[in-house]
Amino acid sequence: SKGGSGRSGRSAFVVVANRLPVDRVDTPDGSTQWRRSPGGLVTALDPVMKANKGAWIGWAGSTDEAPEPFDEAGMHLVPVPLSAKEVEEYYEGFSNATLWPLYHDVIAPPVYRREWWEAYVKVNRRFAEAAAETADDGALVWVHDYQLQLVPEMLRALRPDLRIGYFLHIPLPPVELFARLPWRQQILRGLLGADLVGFQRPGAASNFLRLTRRLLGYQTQRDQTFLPDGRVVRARSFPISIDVAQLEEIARRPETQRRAEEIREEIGSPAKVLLGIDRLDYTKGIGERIHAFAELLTDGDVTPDEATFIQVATPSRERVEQYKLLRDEVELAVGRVNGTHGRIGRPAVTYLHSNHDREELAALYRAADVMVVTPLRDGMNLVAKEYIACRYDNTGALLLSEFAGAADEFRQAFLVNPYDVDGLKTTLVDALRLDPRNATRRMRSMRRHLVEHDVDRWASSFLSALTGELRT
Ligand code: ADQ
Repeated sequence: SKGGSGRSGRSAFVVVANRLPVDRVDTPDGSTQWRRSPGGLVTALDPVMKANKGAWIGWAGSTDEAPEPFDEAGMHLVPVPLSAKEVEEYYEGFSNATLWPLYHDVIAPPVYRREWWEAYVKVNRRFAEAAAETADDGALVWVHDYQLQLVPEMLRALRPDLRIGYFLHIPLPPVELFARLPWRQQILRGLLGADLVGFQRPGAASNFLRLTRRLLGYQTQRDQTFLPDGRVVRARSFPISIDVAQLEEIARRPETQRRAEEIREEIGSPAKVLLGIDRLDYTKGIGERIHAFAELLTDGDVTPDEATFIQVATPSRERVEQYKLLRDEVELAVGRVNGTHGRIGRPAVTYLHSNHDREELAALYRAADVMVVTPLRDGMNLVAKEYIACRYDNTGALLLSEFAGAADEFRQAFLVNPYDVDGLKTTLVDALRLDPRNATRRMRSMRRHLVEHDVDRWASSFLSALTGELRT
């Protein structure tokens, strides 16, 4: 093993991500406690964390003074401080108003500001330094996502002994779009500090290889990029997944089934329920699906007794301008449909702008006949996988955008181009009127794939591609 005690108290396995995997809970007596956040990444990495004295480096989520490193939930947690200005420039600015829209096909116009870039460099350096101080000799470090693309290179400069992996959770655009980024070479060099760069889809891995050829002039062969200093960097796809067994267990509970029935009654027992669950983000195609549903009602192709839509939207990035505009747009569209097609106590679209626990989400998935997942671009989309996990009886239909990473894996879904309104409408009707035998056939095949490809398998295949030596 590469572990050991070369640097005492240090870790053989280090995860670096924007956020720590815990949420702060302030107790009435004024003390601070930490609750493990429900995210899939923590769950997936749990075994490898425990077996290798794992550490996690990330922001604690507040601009107050950062706590000292502490141990919680079997991990060593190292909080990285961010000032209010850094949150504004590095996180809301460069990460979420420059990179996020650029990497999602410029669905919204990216904003390029030099002071945001400077903050991004400064904060990435702080994460890299924290990782360099935490990692044991020859440790394995796994860096995550678009907020930290410069960390691999910075960390390698500080600690050439480390083995470094990087995973991008969002899409990587083709050179035609990526080339607009004023700091395109710096970002690519940052990523190339890793030994292995992982993506959700094979297409993103090929975009990366092409980018290193076109923008840096490097040679590539298959999944490898050859650097001038002799290093070889591999780029491959590792589609992320969910903890299937855990969610299915929740879905199978009698109280979940009771809650699912109650939800259907509360919205007036329509024949069919359509469901959307998303972070309120302009990449998710929420407006597109509501418009398509509204047109079906207007045309009379679907009646309000036949089908009701439930749209749950999680509040997200509420201080970023585009997200404020989107919220207004979606809420206007919902108001319009309900004004026209709703009746007293019986909206056509039930819209919630709130967070819900796993149990409530599972009940919603159980209550839905048609799951509507229509992102204009999405790295993977875990909601599609969560729906499939909850349909243990092989019922229900999944309508899925071809622009979500999940579309590579689920060819048995009703695949749609969310920009095509007529196509979206026809497919919604097909999914609503799907006969049960056909539904079973499709769902069974999607479930078979999902059960074999859960989040454990994702983490272990990335880590074993990075090194065969790590204990998992
Ligand atoms: P996201 O863009 O956040 O993730 P997604 O993969 O769908 O998108 O994950 C959303 C998660 O939030 C799901 O687990 C879902 O259950 C949960 N959620 C949604 N609405 C909720 C609500 N109202 N209350 C509580 N929970 C809610 C990014 C990328 C994706 C990629 C993931 C993982 O954009 O493409 O799949 O990372 O890599």
